[in-house]
Amino acid sequence: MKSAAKKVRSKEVQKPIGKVFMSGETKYSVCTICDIGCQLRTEAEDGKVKRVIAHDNPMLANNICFKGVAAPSIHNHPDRLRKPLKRVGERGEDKWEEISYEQAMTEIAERLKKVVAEYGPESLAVSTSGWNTQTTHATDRRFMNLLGSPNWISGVSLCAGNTAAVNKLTYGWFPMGDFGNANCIVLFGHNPRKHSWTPIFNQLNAARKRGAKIIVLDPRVSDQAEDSDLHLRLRAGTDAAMCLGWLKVIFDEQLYDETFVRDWCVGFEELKARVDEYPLERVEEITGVDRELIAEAARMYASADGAIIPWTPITDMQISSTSAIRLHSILRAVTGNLDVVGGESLGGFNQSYIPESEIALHEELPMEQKAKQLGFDDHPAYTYRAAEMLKDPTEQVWGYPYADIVMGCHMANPSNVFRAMASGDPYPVKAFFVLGNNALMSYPNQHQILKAMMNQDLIVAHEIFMTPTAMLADYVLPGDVFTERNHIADGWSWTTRLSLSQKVVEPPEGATSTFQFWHDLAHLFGFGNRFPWDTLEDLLDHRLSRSGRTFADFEAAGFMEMQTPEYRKYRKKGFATPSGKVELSSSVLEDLGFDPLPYYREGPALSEQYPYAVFSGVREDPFFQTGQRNIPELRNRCPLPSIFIHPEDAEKESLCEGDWVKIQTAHGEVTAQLAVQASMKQGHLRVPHGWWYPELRGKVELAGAFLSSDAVLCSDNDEFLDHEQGIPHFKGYPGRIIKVEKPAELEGDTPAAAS
Ligand SMILES: Nc1nc2c(c(=O)[nH]1)N[C@H]1C(S)=C(S)[C@@H](COP(=O)(O)OP(=O)(O)OC[C@H]3O[C@@H](n4cnc5c(=O)[nH]c(N)nc54)[C@H](O)[C@@H]3O)O[C@H]1N2
Ligand SMILES: Nc1nc2c(c(=O)[nH]1)N[C@H]1C(S)=C(S)[C@@H](COP(=O)(O)OP(=O)(O)OC[C@H]3O[C@@H](n4cnc5c(=O)[nH]c(N)nc54)[C@H](O)[C@@H]3O)O[C@H]1N2
Ligand code: SF4
Ligand SMILES: [Mo]
Repeated sequence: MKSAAKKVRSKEVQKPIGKVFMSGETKYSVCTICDIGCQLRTEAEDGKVKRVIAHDNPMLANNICFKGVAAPSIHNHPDRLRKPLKRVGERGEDKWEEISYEQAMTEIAERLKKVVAEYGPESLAVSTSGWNTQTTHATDRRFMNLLGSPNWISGVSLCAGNTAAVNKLTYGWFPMGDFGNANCIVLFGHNPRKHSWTPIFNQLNAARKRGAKIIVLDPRVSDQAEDSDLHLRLRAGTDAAMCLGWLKVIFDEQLYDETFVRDWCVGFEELKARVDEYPLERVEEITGVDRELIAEAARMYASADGAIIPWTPITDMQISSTSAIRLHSILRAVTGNLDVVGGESLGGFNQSYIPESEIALHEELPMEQKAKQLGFDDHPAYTYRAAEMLKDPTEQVWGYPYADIVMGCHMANPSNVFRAMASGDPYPVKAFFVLGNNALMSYPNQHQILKAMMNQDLIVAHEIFMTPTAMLADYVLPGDVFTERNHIADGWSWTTRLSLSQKVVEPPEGATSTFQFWHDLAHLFGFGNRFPWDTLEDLLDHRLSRSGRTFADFEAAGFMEMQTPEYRKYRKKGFATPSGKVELSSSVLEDLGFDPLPYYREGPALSEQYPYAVFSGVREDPFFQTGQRNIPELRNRCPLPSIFIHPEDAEKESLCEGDWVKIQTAHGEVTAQLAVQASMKQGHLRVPHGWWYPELRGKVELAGAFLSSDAVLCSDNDEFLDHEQGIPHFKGYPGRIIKVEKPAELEGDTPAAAS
């Protein structure tokens, strides 16, 4: 039976049927299990999602991984939350009573009003990621802006969000690489695979096939490195120094685009003087990469006819994050790769779809409240403070003053928020709403986050499963999932692509969308007139209104649309920066009191006690971040977490493959099984992200959220934070490794074994 079903599936995948909708209950949906958002086909039977299969358009047919295929198992899972829950035990005790949605909303509104009356609107903080709930980002910010709270944070603060914010400092938008035409692609750590960011993996493979050169910078021999033209095995956390080395070669050998630099950049001479401080001998010493190889890579990149440095999550989690991201921007600009075919295009907002930025109503939050945003004073580059400085040029060039790209710009600093929640410094934050985000484990310093959550008057979680974060809530509201709601995905305002996502089944009776949650709360707060849309479809109609269409029109017309790219748009209106030019030396950073030029800053030093550079954030193929450990067919592929080490280091520590080990830092410790891999770089340890154990619910506190989570290891003290944005250093912090017994808690069956 099984293999027959498999055959049918692969046949359908390979047979394109054009852009016609299939009959019956097959629809197009945008998968939100991970943040890349593949458009897939979903089929339902008897009111349940039955299958999720690849797209029928040949261009998109391979964009599916085994997490997407597992969507029916996730969406129909017996443990899915189906009724609103109210805490009855102590906070975190995981004891609940089922209540009606109406009761939950009435009580939440009453309790939030009390908190706001006592501590002010800024005492509400919200944490979300947005892509899985699809609607939360715009609507939660709208509610908060109307209420008066600037304290919104998100998991994208450790991902593309902070990269977007920094890109704007240099040229006013966050560009997207033209994979289809680039002749050289540079991957700073980024390692897409068949089951990790599948569409990007497919685009990389297509580029390779065309003969594009691939340069990989990674301490490990990653999948992408194995197949690369050049592999630079730099020491973790030294990306900024590497980029300064590349610029040294590019400037010394005049490999830059002199005309573009002359006409469209400011600060070249100052930058050149800074770059001269990084001769290749110094860069070799910092990065551990041979200077000849550094020079060869720089030449290959700069002399390619169309080259891209796609966004990478590696430089958005380092102590030199702002500089490293700025350096990527600068490399793109000086080599003439900005807004050209085969380079990096500055898309702007989709003109026919009202962007989330506008729905959010940032202009309605008074400056006085914006200035209270946590992080505004000490790590301002990511906050409203920098956004206000870019407001006028952004409006002039892109038509709206706040470019909230990848849901990530102008947000509070998470570490500042958790500190305020835990200690009331600089003011109390006493209500915490967390939507589609396992916040406890998704920022640095998990101990501090727990303390912060324990000190709240009100916590609301909007979730599909009972996560460790949800266990700490007062109210847990069950969420709908992507097969249960209509949506138009807008490429996070990063691209102009609009993708149809159709509802294929009804959500469980007690489940709601995050749109409904904010809509209903706004009505209970007396600003319902500012949420005039009764349904999600009404909101989508509003967002399409500029092109005179409705959601139904969009649905009838096809599955996807994109604006025709326009290149060198800056010739008309300049760049959306204060100078109107590409700011190699950043006026915003200077006005904020920081070094306007990029620099390299060394991370916390290794020592005899903590001799290894630990980098965290391994994403195992079967899971997205902290999710899916309860899905047998996925858990079966990776039953337990692993810590990775080089064979010589393992030998030095007298450790063997499969040993149980602890990694300890000055800040905490985690346990996992050892995986000895020759692909690892010596002197480094690699720890996974996101492990908790759903099967331990009711047996171990918070279902083992402190056993193996990388967030326990990484500090958010100032010496671990990037100056400008307050980004934690997840790439190369000091740690040691010791052998331990297998934790007794983990002796039982995993969901996979039990199924
Ligand atoms: N299956 C699956 N796929 C996913 C996800 C998932 O959870 N599961 N998550 C998605 C998300 S949100 C993201 S952000 C991406 C992340 O995915 P990737 O971009 O692939 O990033 P990582 O897997 O974190 O690490 C990639 C590489 O960075 C290298 N590296 C570590 N430290 C450094 C450093 O300091 N400098 C450099 N240059 N390289 C370094 C590591 O050796 C590793 O090979 O994956 C996405 N895809
Ligand atoms: N310590 C540490 N923190 C990190 C990272 C790291 O490597 N280490 N990585 C960072 C990165 S790159 C990213 S992208 C972010 C990711 O951060 P997130 O995208 O927030 O991922 P998770 O924290 O796993 O939380 C997602 C939660 O949403 C729930 N969910 C899924 N679908 C729905 C839905 O439709 N509705 C609702 N209401 N809930 C839903 C899932 O059950 C899950 O608990 O985390 C960042 N944080
Ligand atoms: S890569 Fe997989 S999980 Fe991510 S959106 Fe595509 S199908 Fe879904
Ligand atoms: Mo991410």
